[in-house]
Amino acid sequence: MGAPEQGVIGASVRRKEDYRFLTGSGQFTDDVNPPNHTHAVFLRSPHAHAKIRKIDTAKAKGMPGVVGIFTGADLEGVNGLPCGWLITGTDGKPMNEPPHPVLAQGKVRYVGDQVAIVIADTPNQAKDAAEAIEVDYEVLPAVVNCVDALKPGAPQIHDGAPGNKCYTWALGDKAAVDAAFAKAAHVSKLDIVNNRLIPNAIEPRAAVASFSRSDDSYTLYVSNQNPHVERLLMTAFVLGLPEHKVRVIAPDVGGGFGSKIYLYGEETAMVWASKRVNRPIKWAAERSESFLSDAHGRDHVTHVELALDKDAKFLAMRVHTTAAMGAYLSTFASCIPTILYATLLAGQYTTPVIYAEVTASFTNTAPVDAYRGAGRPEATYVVERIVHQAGVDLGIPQNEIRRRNFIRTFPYQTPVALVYDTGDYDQTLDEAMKMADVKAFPARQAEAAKRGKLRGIGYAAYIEACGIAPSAVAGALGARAGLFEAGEVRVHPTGSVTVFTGSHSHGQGHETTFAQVVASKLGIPFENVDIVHGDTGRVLFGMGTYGSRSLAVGGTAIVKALDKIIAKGKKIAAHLLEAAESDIEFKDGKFSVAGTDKSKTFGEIALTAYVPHNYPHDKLEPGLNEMAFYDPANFTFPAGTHICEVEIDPDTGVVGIVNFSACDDFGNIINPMIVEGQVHGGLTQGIGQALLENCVYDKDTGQLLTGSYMDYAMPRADDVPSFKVGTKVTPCTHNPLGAKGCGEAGAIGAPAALMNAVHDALSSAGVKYIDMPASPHRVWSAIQSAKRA
Ligand code: MCN
Repeated sequence: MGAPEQGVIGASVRRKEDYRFLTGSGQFTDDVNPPNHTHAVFLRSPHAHAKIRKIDTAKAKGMPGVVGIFTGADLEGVNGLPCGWLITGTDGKPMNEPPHPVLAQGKVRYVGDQVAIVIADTPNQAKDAAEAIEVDYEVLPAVVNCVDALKPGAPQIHDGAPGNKCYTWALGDKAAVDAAFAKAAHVSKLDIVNNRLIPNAIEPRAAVASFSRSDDSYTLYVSNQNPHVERLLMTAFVLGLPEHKVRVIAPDVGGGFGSKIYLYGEETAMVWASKRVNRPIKWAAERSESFLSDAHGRDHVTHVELALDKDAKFLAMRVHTTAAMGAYLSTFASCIPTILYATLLAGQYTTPVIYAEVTASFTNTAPVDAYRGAGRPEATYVVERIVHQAGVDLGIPQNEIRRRNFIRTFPYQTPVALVYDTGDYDQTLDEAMKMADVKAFPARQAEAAKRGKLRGIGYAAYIEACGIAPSAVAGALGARAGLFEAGEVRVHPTGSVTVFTGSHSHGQGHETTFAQVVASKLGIPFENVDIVHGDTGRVLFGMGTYGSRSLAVGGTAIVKALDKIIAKGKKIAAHLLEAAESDIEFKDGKFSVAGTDKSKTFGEIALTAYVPHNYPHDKLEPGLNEMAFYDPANFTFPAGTHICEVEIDPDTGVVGIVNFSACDDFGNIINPMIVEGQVHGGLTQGIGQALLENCVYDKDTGQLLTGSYMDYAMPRADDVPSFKVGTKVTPCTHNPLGAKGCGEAGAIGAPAALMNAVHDALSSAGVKYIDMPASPHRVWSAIQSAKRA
């Protein structure tokens, strides 16, 4: 089979959107400049935990250019920000959901908490005025570690969350797990920390809010991944505004990685204030502000135990995790360490029983929520680190211990709620091993040893659940919103097409891949299809982009709308071709009468649809515009094996990645080039977590110590190798595209593969355990302590 034709499914079409990005003509939120707009600056708390005794804004209000200053007291009566997922604890009670005020009320709970919004003619005037606000704080003791926060005597952060506990939640059959452990031939154990990360999208959060007196409406431009959800939460739950009076536009967005899913206080305060000052308000976070106030990711402390029989078959797994929620419950915070984590603990394995218990605690830190992978990197890290450890404990090769336990029959019901529809874990493992040239590893290791270097190889056979949905399952698990997607296909009279999708592209290339889907299905040129997204004023509805759901859920909604277009086209064609509707076939852009050479092109049918007197319009509405909502039957389950090879210099502790091979199964692929780019990006983020990135708060003062790029190390090009990536395909069984998600896989597999490689390399130096990130200092210190021991 030759390469697919340009513009259709399977072709590596260059991204449509890149022309505007490469030529600087993208329209990001900060490029929006309504006439007469003002600038907002947020006064933020310098303390991790303090009572606000008094705020004096009098002097600041008199400063040059100041248009308005508002504090939590002005927003009295406005609701707090909602949490979108209700977790019910093991005690049968709903999680503790203390108020999350738009601007601090009575207390501040982390360094960076918003205390006031200052609006002025220029950003510098707003900054000067913010500095002139006098806040009288009574500083309180703070707690920043999620385990410490639960200890007796820890500072109490919210009245509504005794002992700082949000919930203790469990999944699985505890008694069956205990019984399986009792008869195990071997038990492997690990204590694991999953380090806190700061997202760092290239474009910081930004918003422009305006109010229009003429029709009592608001427009909000915001750097966001799901504008309809943003609008719904802001209007219905917080500000009490009629939804149809608020238009939310998320224009070009320079990356989100999860951090722009949420409804934040900043843009909510701006929409509220835009009516009070009756001028548009603009805010763009500075980088240091983003470090403090964007929702962070991960931050788990876990104890895991794996029970095995004498043949190294997994009998049971027991997991206890403490997860940080930060100072307030962010939009989806509660479901990340539960629904998106514990349900993935079966991994690719037949472990018959699993019990996971998760306690979520409040801390005096920025809120924690979904960050690329969200729960699934944490689960993969737990599973793949303990499997690695079991292989080491029992002296079984890493590929072998995995193979002995792979799931091979599908659909497969795991003991932690999910039903995997399809997969072939042997083939991704085989291929990854070939790509990594595992056979020759011992020779490479021996050669490195001659040079005084420690070489190691590590595996991660990950699985993830993405395409987040279906609504019924999510609803039963506590979701307070549906997880479907909407798509609308507008066929213009000339046969060109505009598609309106509820998904939001902020780097993933939907304008290209979705156009490929439409062009393929309708048999029309790729250039004739435009994709519109990110505007509640143009797109009917949408749940947005996260959880690698856009192709599987958003793409399928478009396919469903296309099916309706084709069905209507057949009716029109039947009339024009004087044939029965059931005899009309649609293929390669043509409607034809089966078994004849009579046909009409897609363009002819489109034009006819808009000239109703040419067909029996008493039976058919004019026009060719269809929409569909699609609620999938299941998650999709991308899976694969990542193999990492490292070389460590024991004198400096520097870990170098000499080889990284990833073989993934994303089902059918629309655009291989875009998918490869997604994998590269994800792997780099996963490697960032494992080697470099670490968010650290001072444990006494709660100050963010890693508040800039001087202290928070992002991965750079020379930190990552030239990746070897490959794919194998088992099509998803329940969406018409047969596609699974690919946007997070790299970040899910990479940390475990890399850290397993680091542990393999360090084993010869006597090091048993090291946490992420495997920084030179940590690695060197671990080698020194092992020497001393
Ligand atoms: N695709 C494909 N074939 C497949 C699967 C996907 O061609 N079998 C294509 C899709 O059509 C889409 C892209 O690959 O163009 C990613 O698709 P998908 O896996 O559906 O993921 P989403 O589009 O829903 O993107 C979300 C995902 C997540 S959850 C995070 S976090 C993330 C990521 O995407 N954030 C990103 N990738 C990112 N990339 C950039 N540049 N910036 C971010 O913020």
